[in-house]
Amino acid sequence: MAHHKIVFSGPVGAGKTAAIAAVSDTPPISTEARASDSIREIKAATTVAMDYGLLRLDGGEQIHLYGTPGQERFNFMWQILSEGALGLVLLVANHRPQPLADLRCYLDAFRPFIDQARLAVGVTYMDQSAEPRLEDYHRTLAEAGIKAPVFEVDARERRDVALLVQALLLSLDPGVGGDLAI
Ligand SMILES: Nc1nc2c(ncn2[C@@H]2O[C@H](COP(=O)(O)OP(=O)(O)O)[C@@H](O)[C@H]2O)c(=O)[nH]1
Ligand SMILES: [Mg+2]
Repeated sequence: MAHHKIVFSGPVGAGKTAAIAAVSDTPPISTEARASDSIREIKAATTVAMDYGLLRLDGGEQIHLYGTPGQERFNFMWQILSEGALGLVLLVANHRPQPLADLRCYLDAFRPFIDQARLAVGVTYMDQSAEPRLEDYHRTLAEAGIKAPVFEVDARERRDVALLVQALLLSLDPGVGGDLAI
């Protein structure tokens, strides 16, 4: 049976832990710890090592989902987690002060990986902030010379996250990506 891996990344609070929990077919594993320093203003607990979930496709394939910690000081985990992954889901929270700068920062950080894998961008918190718009994200990607699908997602909604994962899988080799139960 084929096993594949997708990495979720993005700033603290963008919805990585929620997205993996929403879409996982097994109880998600999360390594939350009491937030330190500036993060506490955003939320009380934050992911320190990784999130993990498992998605089963109709064809029997299994997609392992790994979420990175958002804090910069855990950057070393990003490379470890993306080793051998099919692609990257970047989540960006639209209600943050500079969401397009957040996107650019993560595109830079993951650039070597993005150049040899696939990318899908999920914009969360559009319920709280309508700006910037999806076309602004498309423009930011185009300026970086990257082609990737961009979706509005609520990370708490299985359907939204499943569509994003599906978009990533569909841009992959046709051998992968049996239907997802959305
Ligand atoms: N209003 C709103 N809340 C969201 C959305 N996506 C995620 N959340 C919430 O945002 C909070 C932070 O999400 P979390 O998954 O912990 O972020 P992480 O730091 O990226 O792992 C959680 O309470 C989520 O339920 C969204 O699109 N809109
Ligand atoms: Mg988290």
